Amino acid sequence: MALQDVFVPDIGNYKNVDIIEVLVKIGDEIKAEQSLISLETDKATMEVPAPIAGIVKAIKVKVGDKVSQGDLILQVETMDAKATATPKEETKAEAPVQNDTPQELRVPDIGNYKNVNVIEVAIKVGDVIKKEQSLLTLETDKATMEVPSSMSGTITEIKIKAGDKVSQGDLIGLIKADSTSTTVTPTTQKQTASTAAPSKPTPAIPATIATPIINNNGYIHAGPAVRQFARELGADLSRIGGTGMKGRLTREDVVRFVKAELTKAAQGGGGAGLNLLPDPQVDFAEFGSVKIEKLPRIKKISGANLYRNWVRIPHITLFDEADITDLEALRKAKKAETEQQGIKLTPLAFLVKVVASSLKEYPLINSSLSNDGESLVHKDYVHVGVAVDTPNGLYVPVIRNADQKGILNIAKELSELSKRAKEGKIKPEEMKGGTFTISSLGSLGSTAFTPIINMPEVGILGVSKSEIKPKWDGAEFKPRLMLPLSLSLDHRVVDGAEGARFLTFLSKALANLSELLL
Ligand code: CAO
Repeated sequence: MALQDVFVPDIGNYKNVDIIEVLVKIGDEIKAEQSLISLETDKATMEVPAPIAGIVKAIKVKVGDKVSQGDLILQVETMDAKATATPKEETKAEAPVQNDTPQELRVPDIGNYKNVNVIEVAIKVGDVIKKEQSLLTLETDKATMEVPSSMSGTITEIKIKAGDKVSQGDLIGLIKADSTSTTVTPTTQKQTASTAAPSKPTPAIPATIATPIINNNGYIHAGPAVRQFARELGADLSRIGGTGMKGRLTREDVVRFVKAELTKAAQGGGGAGLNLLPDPQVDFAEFGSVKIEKLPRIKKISGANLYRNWVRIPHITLFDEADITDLEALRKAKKAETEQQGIKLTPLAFLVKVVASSLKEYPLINSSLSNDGESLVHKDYVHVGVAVDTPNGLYVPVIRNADQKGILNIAKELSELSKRAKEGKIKPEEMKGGTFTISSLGSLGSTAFTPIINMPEVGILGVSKSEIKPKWDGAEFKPRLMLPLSLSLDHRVVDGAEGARFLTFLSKALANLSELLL
Protein backbone atom coordinates (compact mmCIF):
# COMPACT_ATOMS: atom_id res chain seq x y z
CA MET A 1 0.00 0.00 0.00
CA ALA A 2 1.29 3.47 -0.90
CA LEU A 3 0.00 7.01 -0.74
CA GLN A 4 -0.61 8.32 -4.24
CA ASP A 5 -1.46 11.85 -5.41
CA VAL A 6 -4.41 12.26 -7.77
CA PHE A 7 -4.24 15.26 -10.11
CA VAL A 8 -6.70 16.96 -12.43
CA PRO A 9 -6.21 15.13 -15.76
CA ASP A 10 -6.25 16.60 -19.26
CA ILE A 11 -9.53 18.55 -19.43
CA GLY A 12 -9.07 20.01 -22.86
CA ASN A 13 -8.29 23.69 -23.12
CA TYR A 14 -10.12 24.59 -19.93
CA LYS A 15 -8.32 26.48 -17.16
CA ASN A 16 -9.45 27.65 -13.70
CA VAL A 17 -12.57 25.55 -13.85
CA ASP A 18 -15.11 25.71 -11.02
CA ILE A 19 -15.40 22.72 -8.70
CA ILE A 20 -19.13 22.41 -8.14
CA GLU A 21 -19.15 19.16 -6.23
CA VAL A 22 -16.73 16.99 -4.24
CA LEU A 23 -18.12 13.47 -4.45
CA VAL A 24 -15.89 11.69 -1.92
CA LYS A 25 -14.79 12.20 1.67
CA ILE A 26 -11.79 11.19 3.75
CA GLY A 27 -11.96 7.49 4.62
CA ASP A 28 -14.05 6.55 1.56
CA GLU A 29 -13.03 3.37 -0.19
CA ILE A 30 -13.12 4.24 -3.87
CA LYS A 31 -12.98 2.22 -7.05
CA ALA A 32 -11.06 3.09 -10.22
CA GLU A 33 -13.32 5.19 -12.49
CA GLN A 34 -15.44 6.37 -9.55
CA SER A 35 -16.20 10.08 -9.86
CA LEU A 36 -14.19 12.28 -7.48
CA ILE A 37 -15.20 15.85 -8.32
CA SER A 38 -17.56 17.64 -10.71
CA LEU A 39 -16.22 20.55 -12.71
CA GLU A 40 -18.29 23.09 -14.56
CA THR A 41 -17.28 25.40 -17.37
CA ASP A 42 -19.59 27.63 -19.34
CA LYS A 43 -19.84 24.83 -21.93
CA ALA A 44 -19.80 21.56 -20.05
CA THR A 45 -20.03 19.72 -16.78
CA MET A 46 -17.35 17.09 -16.29
CA GLU A 47 -16.69 14.54 -13.68
CA VAL A 48 -13.15 13.59 -12.84
CA PRO A 49 -12.94 9.86 -12.19
CA ALA A 50 -10.40 8.15 -9.94
CA PRO A 51 -7.46 6.73 -11.87
CA ILE A 52 -6.91 4.13 -9.14
CA ALA A 53 -8.76 2.25 -6.42
CA GLY A 54 -7.97 2.88 -2.77
CA ILE A 55 -8.87 4.75 0.38
CA VAL A 56 -9.14 8.54 0.37
CA LYS A 57 -6.61 9.84 2.89
CA ALA A 58 -6.63 13.59 2.18
CA ILE A 59 -8.70 15.98 0.07
CA LYS A 60 -6.93 19.08 -1.21
CA VAL A 61 -9.84 20.88 -2.89
CA LYS A 62 -13.29 22.11 -1.94
CA VAL A 63 -16.46 23.25 -3.66
CA GLY A 64 -15.92 26.70 -5.15
CA ASP A 65 -12.20 26.20 -5.85
CA LYS A 66 -10.93 26.68 -9.38
CA VAL A 67 -8.63 24.05 -10.86
CA SER A 68 -6.63 23.38 -14.00
CA GLN A 69 -4.85 20.35 -15.41
CA GLY A 70 -2.20 19.06 -13.02
CA ASP A 71 -3.68 20.49 -9.82
CA LEU A 72 -3.67 18.13 -6.84
CA ILE A 73 -7.16 16.86 -5.97
CA LEU A 74 -6.57 14.30 -3.25
CA GLN A 75 -4.36 11.54 -1.91
CA VAL A 76 -5.30 7.90 -2.06
CA GLU A 77 -3.84 4.96 -0.23
CA THR A 78 -3.71 2.53 -3.12
CA MET A 79 -4.83 -1.03 -3.08
CA ASP A 80 -4.84 -1.76 -6.79
CA ALA A 81 -3.28 0.42 -9.44
CA LYS A 82 -5.41 0.82 -12.56
CA ALA A 83 -5.04 2.67 -15.82
CA THR A 84 -5.56 6.42 -15.80
CA ALA A 85 -9.13 7.42 -16.57
CA THR A 86 -10.27 10.41 -18.56
CA PRO A 87 -12.89 12.87 -17.39
CA LYS A 88 -16.51 12.18 -18.18
CA GLU A 89 -18.29 15.00 -19.87
CA GLU A 90 -21.84 16.22 -20.00
CA THR A 91 -21.78 18.08 -23.29
CA LYS A 92 -23.95 21.10 -23.73
CA ALA A 93 -25.66 22.29 -26.88
CA GLU A 94 -24.32 24.73 -29.36
CA ALA A 95 -25.11 28.42 -29.75
CA PRO A 96 -28.70 29.65 -29.51
CA VAL A 97 -30.84 30.16 -32.59
CA GLN A 98 -33.93 32.35 -32.36
CA ASN A 99 -36.77 32.36 -34.91
CA ASP A 100 -40.55 32.73 -35.03
CA THR A 101 -41.17 29.50 -36.96
CA PRO A 102 -40.45 26.10 -35.35
CA GLN A 103 -36.73 25.40 -35.17
CA GLU A 104 -35.00 22.07 -35.12
CA LEU A 105 -33.40 20.86 -31.91
CA ARG A 106 -30.59 18.49 -32.83
CA VAL A 107 -28.13 16.37 -30.85
CA PRO A 108 -24.99 18.53 -30.50
CA ASP A 109 -21.36 17.42 -30.61
CA ILE A 110 -21.13 14.61 -28.08
CA GLY A 111 -17.49 13.77 -28.58
CA ASN A 112 -16.71 10.55 -30.36
CA TYR A 113 -19.84 8.81 -29.15
CA LYS A 114 -22.25 7.31 -31.69
CA ASN A 115 -25.57 5.49 -31.24
CA VAL A 116 -25.82 6.57 -27.63
CA ASN A 117 -28.74 5.34 -25.51
CA VAL A 118 -31.44 7.87 -24.65
CA ILE A 119 -32.33 7.06 -21.04
CA GLU A 120 -34.64 9.97 -20.33
CA VAL A 121 -36.65 12.45 -22.38
CA ALA A 122 -37.20 15.41 -20.07
CA ILE A 123 -39.67 17.34 -22.21
CA LYS A 124 -43.07 16.82 -23.77
CA VAL A 125 -45.03 18.56 -26.50
CA GLY A 126 -46.43 21.84 -25.20
CA ASP A 127 -43.70 22.35 -22.60
CA VAL A 128 -42.45 25.92 -22.35
CA ILE A 129 -38.74 25.56 -21.82
CA LYS A 130 -35.78 27.84 -21.25
CA LYS A 131 -32.47 27.83 -23.01
CA GLU A 132 -30.10 25.33 -21.33
CA GLN A 133 -32.99 23.36 -19.86
CA SER A 134 -32.31 19.64 -20.21
CA LEU A 135 -33.98 17.94 -23.19
CA LEU A 136 -32.50 14.45 -23.01
CA THR A 137 -30.23 12.35 -20.87
CA LEU A 138 -27.86 10.11 -22.82
CA GLU A 139 -25.82 7.29 -21.42
CA THR A 140 -22.75 5.57 -22.79
CA ASP A 141 -20.76 2.91 -20.98
CA LYS A 142 -18.49 5.72 -19.76
CA ALA A 143 -20.68 8.73 -19.01
CA THR A 144 -24.14 10.16 -18.65
CA MET A 145 -24.71 13.38 -20.55
CA GLU A 146 -27.50 15.86 -20.54
CA VAL A 147 -28.43 17.59 -23.76
CA PRO A 148 -29.67 21.08 -22.95
CA SER A 149 -31.86 23.17 -25.23
CA SER A 150 -30.09 25.67 -27.42
CA MET A 151 -33.01 28.09 -27.15
CA SER A 152 -36.07 29.05 -25.13
CA GLY A 153 -39.55 28.40 -26.47
CA THR A 154 -42.44 25.96 -26.75
CA ILE A 155 -41.88 22.35 -27.78
CA THR A 156 -44.10 21.56 -30.76
CA GLU A 157 -42.86 18.09 -31.68
CA ILE A 158 -40.65 15.36 -30.20
CA LYS A 159 -38.91 12.87 -32.47
CA ILE A 160 -37.12 10.77 -29.86
CA LYS A 161 -38.17 8.46 -27.04
CA ALA A 162 -36.37 6.75 -24.15
CA GLY A 163 -34.63 3.64 -25.46
CA ASP A 164 -33.72 5.19 -28.84
CA LYS A 165 -30.08 5.50 -29.88
CA VAL A 166 -28.79 8.83 -31.17
CA SER A 167 -25.66 10.39 -32.66
CA GLN A 168 -24.56 13.95 -33.30
CA GLY A 169 -26.95 15.80 -35.60
CA ASP A 170 -30.01 13.59 -34.98
CA LEU A 171 -33.28 15.49 -34.72
CA ILE A 172 -34.61 15.67 -31.17
CA GLY A 173 -37.71 17.73 -31.89
CA LEU A 174 -39.06 21.09 -32.93
CA ILE A 175 -39.33 24.23 -30.84
CA LYS A 176 -41.22 27.46 -31.46
CA ALA A 177 -38.58 29.88 -30.29
CA ASP A 178 -39.60 32.45 -27.71
CA SER A 179 -38.30 35.75 -29.06
CA THR A 180 -38.97 37.57 -25.78
CA SER A 181 -36.99 35.17 -23.64
CA THR A 182 -33.46 36.06 -22.76
CA THR A 183 -30.49 33.81 -22.18
CA VAL A 184 -30.64 31.88 -18.95
CA THR A 185 -27.54 30.57 -17.28
CA PRO A 186 -27.48 26.79 -17.00
CA THR A 187 -26.78 26.78 -13.30
CA THR A 188 -30.01 28.43 -12.10
CA GLN A 189 -32.15 25.52 -13.10
CA LYS A 190 -34.71 25.63 -10.31
CA GLN A 191 -35.52 29.23 -11.08
CA THR A 192 -35.52 28.38 -14.76
CA ALA A 193 -38.00 25.56 -14.29
CA SER A 194 -40.50 27.64 -12.39
CA THR A 195 -40.34 30.67 -14.64
CA ALA A 196 -40.42 28.49 -17.73
CA ALA A 197 -43.69 26.83 -16.77
CA PRO A 198 -45.77 29.30 -14.79
CA SER A 199 -48.83 27.04 -15.04
CA LYS A 200 -46.94 24.42 -12.99
CA PRO A 201 -45.45 26.33 -10.05
CA THR A 202 -42.83 24.58 -7.95
CA PRO A 203 -44.61 23.36 -4.79
CA ALA A 204 -43.56 24.91 -1.50
CA ILE A 205 -40.96 22.91 0.41
CA PRO A 206 -42.60 21.26 3.43
CA ALA A 207 -40.80 22.56 6.52
CA THR A 208 -41.18 19.28 8.41
CA ILE A 209 -39.29 17.15 5.92
CA ALA A 210 -35.51 17.10 6.19
CA THR A 211 -34.93 16.77 2.44
CA PRO A 212 -36.75 19.31 0.34
CA ILE A 213 -39.10 17.48 -1.99
CA ILE A 214 -39.78 19.49 -5.06
CA ASN A 215 -40.93 18.99 -8.59
CA ASN A 216 -38.20 20.26 -10.83
CA ASN A 217 -40.52 20.39 -13.84
CA GLY A 218 -37.98 18.93 -16.19
CA TYR A 219 -34.45 20.23 -15.73
CA ILE A 220 -32.56 18.23 -13.15
CA HIS A 221 -29.07 19.51 -12.40
CA ALA A 222 -27.14 16.39 -11.42
CA GLY A 223 -23.97 14.71 -12.55
CA PRO A 224 -23.67 11.21 -14.01
CA ALA A 225 -22.47 9.64 -10.75
CA VAL A 226 -25.37 11.07 -8.76
CA ARG A 227 -27.84 10.00 -11.46
CA GLN A 228 -26.40 6.49 -11.46
CA PHE A 229 -26.52 6.36 -7.65
CA ALA A 230 -30.15 7.56 -7.60
CA ARG A 231 -31.10 5.01 -10.26
CA GLU A 232 -29.55 2.19 -8.21
CA LEU A 233 -31.65 3.22 -5.20
CA GLY A 234 -34.78 3.81 -7.28
CA ALA A 235 -34.92 7.46 -6.17
CA ASP A 236 -36.84 9.84 -8.42
CA LEU A 237 -34.52 12.81 -9.03
CA SER A 238 -37.42 15.10 -9.91
CA ARG A 239 -38.63 14.83 -6.29
CA ILE A 240 -35.30 15.79 -4.72
CA GLY A 241 -34.18 19.32 -4.05
CA GLY A 242 -30.53 20.06 -4.80
CA THR A 243 -28.48 21.67 -2.04
CA GLY A 244 -25.18 21.68 -3.93
CA MET A 245 -23.53 24.65 -5.52
CA LYS A 246 -25.99 26.53 -7.72
CA GLY A 247 -28.78 24.14 -6.74
CA ARG A 248 -27.00 21.06 -8.02
CA LEU A 249 -28.19 17.67 -6.73
CA THR A 250 -25.54 15.94 -4.65
CA ARG A 251 -25.09 12.37 -3.49
CA GLU A 252 -25.97 13.55 0.04
CA ASP A 253 -29.28 14.96 -1.26
CA VAL A 254 -30.15 11.52 -2.63
CA VAL A 255 -29.14 9.79 0.62
CA ARG A 256 -31.19 12.27 2.71
CA PHE A 257 -34.20 11.81 0.43
CA VAL A 258 -34.04 7.99 0.59
CA LYS A 259 -33.61 8.07 4.39
CA ALA A 260 -36.63 10.37 4.77
CA GLU A 261 -38.74 8.08 2.57
CA LEU A 262 -37.65 4.99 4.55
CA THR A 263 -38.46 6.68 7.84
CA LYS A 264 -41.90 7.59 6.59
CA ALA A 265 -42.48 4.02 5.36
CA ALA A 266 -41.28 2.55 8.69
CA GLN A 267 -43.69 4.82 10.54
CA GLY A 268 -46.52 3.53 8.38
CA GLY A 269 -46.71 6.74 6.38
CA GLY A 270 -45.02 6.75 3.00
CA GLY A 271 -46.95 6.66 -0.22
CA ALA A 272 -49.72 4.65 1.40
CA GLY A 273 -50.43 7.54 3.79
CA LEU A 274 -51.53 5.06 6.47
CA ASN A 275 -50.27 7.30 9.25
CA LEU A 276 -50.04 4.39 11.70
CA LEU A 277 -48.73 4.57 15.24
CA PRO A 278 -45.11 3.43 15.55
CA ASP A 279 -44.63 -0.25 16.47
CA PRO A 280 -44.74 -0.89 20.25
CA GLN A 281 -41.22 -1.11 21.68
CA VAL A 282 -41.42 -3.86 24.31
CA ASP A 283 -38.63 -5.11 26.52
CA PHE A 284 -39.76 -8.75 26.69
CA ALA A 285 -37.11 -9.63 29.29
CA GLU A 286 -38.99 -7.44 31.75
CA PHE A 287 -41.69 -10.12 31.97
CA GLY A 288 -39.56 -13.28 32.11
CA SER A 289 -36.49 -14.88 30.60
CA VAL A 290 -36.16 -14.74 26.80
CA LYS A 291 -33.88 -16.09 24.03
CA ILE A 292 -33.09 -14.13 20.87
CA GLU A 293 -32.79 -16.00 17.56
CA LYS A 294 -32.04 -14.41 14.19
CA LEU A 295 -34.69 -14.93 11.52
CA PRO A 296 -33.55 -17.38 8.80
CA ARG A 297 -32.73 -15.71 5.48
CA ILE A 298 -35.69 -17.25 3.62
CA LYS A 299 -38.08 -16.13 6.35
CA LYS A 300 -36.78 -12.58 6.04
CA ILE A 301 -37.18 -12.60 2.26
CA SER A 302 -40.61 -14.24 2.25
CA GLY A 303 -41.68 -12.04 5.19
CA ALA A 304 -40.90 -8.86 3.25
CA ASN A 305 -42.80 -10.21 0.24
CA LEU A 306 -45.79 -11.29 2.33
CA TYR A 307 -45.89 -7.91 4.05
CA ARG A 308 -45.89 -6.05 0.74
CA ASN A 309 -48.52 -8.38 -0.71
CA TRP A 310 -50.79 -8.05 2.32
CA VAL A 311 -50.55 -4.26 2.42
CA ARG A 312 -50.67 -3.58 -1.32
CA ILE A 313 -53.34 -6.09 -2.44
CA PRO A 314 -56.96 -5.58 -1.34
CA HIS A 315 -57.73 -9.21 -0.49
CA ILE A 316 -61.15 -10.77 -0.55
CA THR A 317 -61.38 -14.35 0.80
CA LEU A 318 -64.23 -16.73 -0.03
CA PHE A 319 -64.82 -20.05 1.73
CA ASP A 320 -66.43 -23.25 0.47
CA GLU A 321 -66.40 -27.00 1.01
CA ALA A 322 -65.93 -29.51 -1.80
CA ASP A 323 -67.36 -33.01 -1.56
CA ILE A 324 -64.29 -35.18 -2.27
CA THR A 325 -65.82 -38.52 -1.23
CA ASP A 326 -65.51 -39.99 -4.74
CA LEU A 327 -62.13 -38.39 -5.33
CA GLU A 328 -60.82 -39.94 -2.10
CA ALA A 329 -62.25 -43.35 -3.05
CA LEU A 330 -60.42 -43.16 -6.39
CA ARG A 331 -57.21 -42.00 -4.70
CA LYS A 332 -57.30 -44.86 -2.19
CA ALA A 333 -58.05 -47.35 -4.97
CA LYS A 334 -54.98 -46.18 -6.90
CA LYS A 335 -52.71 -45.60 -3.91
CA ALA A 336 -51.08 -49.07 -3.63
CA GLU A 337 -50.55 -49.28 -7.37
CA THR A 338 -48.95 -45.85 -7.61
CA GLU A 339 -46.77 -46.49 -4.57
CA GLN A 340 -45.23 -49.42 -6.48
CA GLN A 341 -44.21 -46.87 -9.13
CA GLY A 342 -42.64 -44.75 -6.37
CA ILE A 343 -45.36 -42.08 -6.54
CA LYS A 344 -47.12 -40.75 -3.42
CA LEU A 345 -50.68 -39.93 -4.49
CA THR A 346 -52.06 -37.31 -2.08
CA PRO A 347 -55.23 -35.18 -2.53
CA LEU A 348 -52.97 -32.27 -3.51
CA ALA A 349 -52.09 -33.75 -6.92
CA PHE A 350 -55.82 -33.96 -7.76
CA LEU A 351 -56.26 -30.40 -6.55
CA VAL A 352 -53.46 -29.05 -8.75
CA LYS A 353 -55.02 -30.70 -11.81
CA VAL A 354 -58.59 -29.56 -11.05
CA VAL A 355 -57.48 -26.01 -10.19
CA ALA A 356 -55.46 -25.79 -13.43
CA SER A 357 -58.47 -26.95 -15.49
CA SER A 358 -60.75 -24.49 -13.64
CA LEU A 359 -58.32 -21.63 -14.35
CA LYS A 360 -58.64 -22.40 -18.07
CA GLU A 361 -62.39 -21.81 -17.66
CA TYR A 362 -61.87 -18.63 -15.57
CA PRO A 363 -58.80 -17.00 -17.17
CA LEU A 364 -59.24 -13.75 -15.22
CA ILE A 365 -58.07 -15.60 -12.10
CA ASN A 366 -54.96 -16.70 -14.04
CA SER A 367 -54.17 -13.09 -15.07
CA SER A 368 -51.97 -10.34 -13.56
CA LEU A 369 -52.05 -6.60 -13.35
CA SER A 370 -49.48 -4.91 -15.58
CA ASN A 371 -46.59 -3.16 -13.80
CA ASP A 372 -48.20 0.26 -14.23
CA GLY A 373 -51.54 -1.07 -12.94
CA GLU A 374 -53.29 0.13 -16.10
CA SER A 375 -53.89 -3.18 -17.90
CA LEU A 376 -54.50 -6.88 -17.38
CA VAL A 377 -52.00 -9.45 -18.59
CA HIS A 378 -53.82 -12.59 -19.76
CA LYS A 379 -51.64 -15.68 -19.88
CA ASP A 380 -52.11 -18.59 -22.26
CA TYR A 381 -50.31 -20.88 -19.84
CA VAL A 382 -51.25 -22.21 -16.40
CA HIS A 383 -48.32 -22.67 -14.01
CA VAL A 384 -49.45 -23.65 -10.50
CA GLY A 385 -47.25 -22.84 -7.51
CA VAL A 386 -47.47 -25.03 -4.40
CA ALA A 387 -46.47 -23.68 -0.98
CA VAL A 388 -44.06 -26.04 0.76
CA ASP A 389 -43.29 -25.80 4.45
CA THR A 390 -39.58 -26.36 5.13
CA PRO A 391 -37.33 -25.95 8.17
CA ASN A 392 -35.99 -22.77 6.51
CA GLY A 393 -39.38 -21.24 5.78
CA LEU A 394 -41.91 -21.27 2.98
CA TYR A 395 -40.89 -22.12 -0.62
CA VAL A 396 -43.25 -22.05 -3.59
CA PRO A 397 -42.03 -24.33 -6.44
CA VAL A 398 -44.05 -24.16 -9.64
CA ILE A 399 -45.64 -26.98 -11.65
CA ARG A 400 -45.58 -25.74 -15.23
CA ASN A 401 -48.45 -26.30 -17.67
CA ALA A 402 -50.33 -28.19 -14.96
CA ASP A 403 -53.49 -28.13 -17.09
CA GLN A 404 -51.75 -30.30 -19.69
CA LYS A 405 -50.36 -32.89 -17.28
CA GLY A 406 -51.95 -36.05 -15.88
CA ILE A 407 -52.60 -36.44 -12.14
CA LEU A 408 -49.90 -39.12 -11.76
CA ASN A 409 -47.31 -36.93 -13.43
CA ILE A 410 -48.32 -34.01 -11.23
CA ALA A 411 -48.07 -36.25 -8.11
CA LYS A 412 -44.58 -37.35 -9.15
CA GLU A 413 -43.40 -33.79 -9.85
CA LEU A 414 -44.99 -32.53 -6.64
CA SER A 415 -43.24 -35.04 -4.39
CA GLU A 416 -39.93 -34.47 -6.18
CA LEU A 417 -40.18 -30.66 -5.92
CA SER A 418 -41.37 -30.65 -2.29
CA LYS A 419 -38.62 -33.12 -1.30
CA ARG A 420 -35.95 -30.88 -2.83
CA ALA A 421 -37.55 -27.76 -1.31
CA LYS A 422 -37.46 -29.36 2.14
CA GLU A 423 -33.79 -30.25 1.58
CA GLY A 424 -33.07 -26.64 0.49
CA LYS A 425 -32.09 -27.83 -3.00
CA ILE A 426 -34.72 -26.04 -5.05
CA LYS A 427 -33.44 -23.65 -7.74
CA PRO A 428 -34.70 -20.05 -7.97
CA GLU A 429 -35.92 -20.60 -11.56
CA GLU A 430 -38.14 -23.46 -10.32
CA MET A 431 -40.04 -20.92 -8.22
CA LYS A 432 -40.65 -18.39 -11.01
CA GLY A 433 -43.50 -17.86 -13.45
CA GLY A 434 -46.41 -19.14 -11.32
CA THR A 435 -49.88 -17.93 -12.34
CA PHE A 436 -51.80 -19.16 -9.26
CA THR A 437 -50.80 -20.75 -5.95
CA ILE A 438 -52.18 -23.54 -3.78
CA SER A 439 -51.32 -23.60 -0.09
CA SER A 440 -52.35 -26.86 1.56
CA LEU A 441 -52.47 -27.29 5.32
CA GLY A 442 -54.60 -30.41 4.80
CA SER A 443 -52.11 -32.83 6.27
CA LEU A 444 -51.67 -30.61 9.33
CA GLY A 445 -55.19 -29.49 10.32
CA SER A 446 -57.23 -26.26 10.41
CA THR A 447 -60.76 -25.70 9.13
CA ALA A 448 -60.14 -22.49 7.13
CA PHE A 449 -57.58 -19.70 6.76
CA THR A 450 -56.92 -16.52 4.81
CA PRO A 451 -54.00 -17.18 2.42
CA ILE A 452 -51.96 -14.20 1.23
CA ILE A 453 -51.74 -13.70 -2.53
CA ASN A 454 -48.35 -14.24 -4.13
CA MET A 455 -47.88 -11.02 -6.17
CA PRO A 456 -48.15 -10.60 -9.20
CA GLU A 457 -50.66 -13.47 -9.16
CA VAL A 458 -54.25 -12.51 -8.36
CA GLY A 459 -55.45 -15.65 -6.59
CA ILE A 460 -54.42 -18.28 -4.06
CA LEU A 461 -56.32 -21.32 -2.83
CA GLY A 462 -55.94 -22.39 0.78
CA VAL A 463 -56.81 -26.03 1.52
CA SER A 464 -57.59 -27.28 5.03
CA LYS A 465 -58.13 -30.74 6.49
CA SER A 466 -60.95 -32.80 5.00
CA GLU A 467 -63.56 -34.15 7.38
CA ILE A 468 -66.55 -36.51 7.13
CA LYS A 469 -69.76 -34.51 7.63
CA PRO A 470 -73.46 -35.40 7.43
CA LYS A 471 -74.86 -34.00 4.16
CA TRP A 472 -78.56 -33.91 3.25
CA ASP A 473 -79.15 -35.46 -0.20
CA GLY A 474 -82.85 -34.51 -0.34
CA ALA A 475 -84.00 -37.71 1.32
CA GLU A 476 -81.55 -38.47 4.09
CA PHE A 477 -78.23 -37.41 5.68
CA LYS A 478 -75.26 -39.17 4.15
CA PRO A 479 -71.66 -39.19 5.44
CA ARG A 480 -69.57 -37.22 2.90
CA LEU A 481 -65.87 -36.29 2.98
CA MET A 482 -65.76 -32.48 2.77
CA LEU A 483 -62.65 -30.51 1.87
CA PRO A 484 -62.52 -26.89 3.17
CA LEU A 485 -61.36 -24.36 0.56
CA SER A 486 -60.32 -20.75 1.21
CA LEU A 487 -59.88 -18.65 -1.91
CA SER A 488 -58.17 -15.24 -1.65
CA LEU A 489 -58.43 -12.92 -4.64
CA ASP A 490 -57.04 -9.53 -5.61
CA HIS A 491 -60.21 -7.43 -5.54
CA ARG A 492 -58.65 -4.92 -7.96
CA VAL A 493 -58.82 -7.64 -10.62
CA VAL A 494 -61.51 -10.12 -9.55
CA ASP A 495 -64.89 -9.19 -8.10
CA GLY A 496 -66.49 -11.36 -5.42
CA ALA A 497 -69.16 -12.57 -7.87
CA GLU A 498 -66.57 -13.89 -10.36
CA GLY A 499 -64.64 -15.38 -7.44
CA ALA A 500 -67.76 -17.20 -6.20
CA ARG A 501 -68.45 -18.54 -9.71
CA PHE A 502 -64.87 -19.85 -9.92
CA LEU A 503 -65.00 -21.42 -6.46
CA THR A 504 -68.36 -23.09 -7.16
CA PHE A 505 -66.99 -24.43 -10.47
CA LEU A 506 -63.91 -25.75 -8.68
CA SER A 507 -65.94 -27.42 -5.88
CA LYS A 508 -68.21 -29.10 -8.40
CA ALA A 509 -65.25 -30.26 -10.49
CA LEU A 510 -63.66 -31.82 -7.39
CA ALA A 511 -66.96 -33.53 -6.53
CA ASN A 512 -67.39 -34.83 -10.09
CA LEU A 513 -63.81 -35.60 -10.92
CA SER A 514 -64.69 -38.34 -13.41
CA GLU A 515 -66.52 -35.76 -15.57
CA LEU A 516 -63.49 -33.52 -15.63
CA LEU A 517 -61.14 -36.38 -16.45
CA LEU A 518 -63.40 -37.53 -19.27
N1 CAO B 1 -57.17 -33.35 4.27
C1 CAO B 1 -56.85 -34.49 4.92
N2 CAO B 1 -55.71 -35.16 4.72
C2 CAO B 1 -54.85 -34.67 3.84
C3 CAO B 1 -55.12 -33.52 3.13
C4 CAO B 1 -56.33 -32.85 3.36
N3 CAO B 1 -56.66 -31.72 2.74
N4 CAO B 1 -54.06 -33.25 2.34
C5 CAO B 1 -53.17 -34.23 2.54
N5 CAO B 1 -53.63 -35.08 3.44
C6 CAO B 1 -52.99 -36.27 3.92
C7 CAO B 1 -52.37 -37.02 2.77
O1 CAO B 1 -53.33 -37.79 2.10
C8 CAO B 1 -51.32 -37.83 3.45
O2 CAO B 1 -51.94 -38.93 4.08
P1 CAO B 1 -51.74 -40.46 3.57
O3 CAO B 1 -50.26 -40.68 3.62
O4 CAO B 1 -52.54 -41.24 4.50
O5 CAO B 1 -52.24 -40.48 2.18
C9 CAO B 1 -50.86 -36.90 4.55
O6 CAO B 1 -51.88 -35.92 4.70
C10 CAO B 1 -49.53 -36.24 4.32
O7 CAO B 1 -49.53 -35.56 3.10
P2 CAO B 1 -48.18 -34.80 2.65
O8 CAO B 1 -47.98 -33.60 3.45
O9 CAO B 1 -47.08 -35.79 2.59
O10 CAO B 1 -48.45 -34.38 1.16
P3 CAO B 1 -49.35 -33.26 0.58
O11 CAO B 1 -49.35 -33.55 -0.87
O12 CAO B 1 -50.66 -33.16 1.20
O13 CAO B 1 -48.58 -31.91 0.90
C11 CAO B 1 -46.91 -30.26 0.90
C12 CAO B 1 -47.33 -31.64 0.39
C13 CAO B 1 -45.54 -29.98 0.35
C14 CAO B 1 -47.87 -29.21 0.41
C15 CAO B 1 -46.91 -30.25 2.42
O14 CAO B 1 -45.92 -31.13 2.88
C16 CAO B 1 -46.66 -28.90 3.02
O15 CAO B 1 -45.52 -28.42 3.09
N6 CAO B 1 -47.72 -28.23 3.50
C17 CAO B 1 -47.63 -26.95 4.19
C18 CAO B 1 -47.99 -25.82 3.27
C19 CAO B 1 -47.91 -24.50 4.02
O16 CAO B 1 -47.23 -24.35 5.00
N7 CAO B 1 -48.65 -23.52 3.52
C20 CAO B 1 -48.61 -22.18 4.04
C21 CAO B 1 -49.81 -21.83 4.79
S1 CAO B 1 -49.79 -20.13 5.24
O17 CAO B 1 -48.37 -19.93 5.89
